[in-house]
Amino acid sequence: MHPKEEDTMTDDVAARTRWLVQERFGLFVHWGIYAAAGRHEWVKSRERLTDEQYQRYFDHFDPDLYDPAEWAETAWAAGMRYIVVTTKHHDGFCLWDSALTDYKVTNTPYGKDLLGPLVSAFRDRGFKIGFYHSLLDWHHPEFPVDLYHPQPDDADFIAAHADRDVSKYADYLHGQVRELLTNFGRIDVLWFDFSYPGRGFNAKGRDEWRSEQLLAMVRELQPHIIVNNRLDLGAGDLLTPEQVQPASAVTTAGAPGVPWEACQTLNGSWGYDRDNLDWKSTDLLLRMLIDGVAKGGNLLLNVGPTARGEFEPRAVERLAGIGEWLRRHERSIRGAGPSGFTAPPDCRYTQVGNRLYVHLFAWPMRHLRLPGLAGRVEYAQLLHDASEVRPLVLDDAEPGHEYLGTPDGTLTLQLPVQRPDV
Ligand code: FUL
Repeated sequence: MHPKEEDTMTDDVAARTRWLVQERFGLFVHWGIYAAAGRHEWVKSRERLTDEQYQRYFDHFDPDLYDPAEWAETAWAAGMRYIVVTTKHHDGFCLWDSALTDYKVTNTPYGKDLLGPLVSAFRDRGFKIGFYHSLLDWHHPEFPVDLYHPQPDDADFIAAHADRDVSKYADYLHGQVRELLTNFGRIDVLWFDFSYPGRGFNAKGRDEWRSEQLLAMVRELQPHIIVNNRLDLGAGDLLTPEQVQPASAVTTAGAPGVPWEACQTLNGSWGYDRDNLDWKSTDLLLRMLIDGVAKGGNLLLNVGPTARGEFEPRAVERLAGIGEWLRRHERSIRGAGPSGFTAPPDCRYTQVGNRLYVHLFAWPMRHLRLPGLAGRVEYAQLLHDASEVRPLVLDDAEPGHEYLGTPDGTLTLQLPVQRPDV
């Protein structure tokens, strides 16, 4: 992190988020009965499905191949060190045996809790544990019918539900968050999602979630926990740019210094989306990870498991590719942050102490020109095989002054003609 940025962050936020900033790379899991539809986690709202129509996914949800230890192994090998899992998404379906609702996994054909085994398996493997929890609930009888609701323009439905009392929903929300932070041991991240104009907490003074009270309860139950910014009580402990790489740390939300984490999908959808062909390449995903660290941020990369409980091969293949790259390049990511030097086009700099890592998004023709680095470098090597990268030496350079560069301050390094196969 830039020392300059750290100044604007409170000590509490810095202390709570230290491990997260160090680890840099986490797994997001979006899982629920929408996986049985296999066409995006918003399917209920997008397709205007009624509760009765959506019920078929509940009635057929039976992830018989679910093996959280295998998920943990796959994610660990990919280099991920924390997980954020959906406890409840907007459809209201709960992955744990909540005492406050019947709309939960233990009442599906599967009949067992999903969340507890996941928490144990990931914790045992060494992960920090995060819970995503939706503030929206399209199933709860007191949640207001609004623009995102599956029945936003059904006049009869709206009339029949006009007297919904959001404060009763808030009681339910608080009760469920209490369960989540009481029944599963130490939880490291709480990832709320989301408030929006007219719903939740907003500038008009409406406070439907009773957000401050909710946050106070969270802090009382798990004082060390990182809470993201989607309660709309300012930046929180963590900014969460979604499916976008910020242009710089400062552009994340006008809250310089507050840690940020870009959440990204593998294919544009968070939930399992069978027919989606819009998959990002391993190379692109790696560039997102590097780009984030170079700007001081984390990457929370999502997998949407199938309704049988597996990561599909397209996801596994990409995670394995990232892990293979990280095996050799981890030290340029883990514990790394931005550099005070400005990288040339198509490059990203990450830095740890006085080691500068130059990531090349395009392989230059033989000569890599690094403005401002003349005389600032002692030794350069390729990270993947530790072979020396020799500077281009001026004819009149004295022996031992190889890295002096040119008078305009540019250091030129001589790369292999071909990009090494990493
Ligand atoms: C959004 C949600 O609406 C998406 O479904 C997803 O959970 C994403 C991470 O946050 O706001």
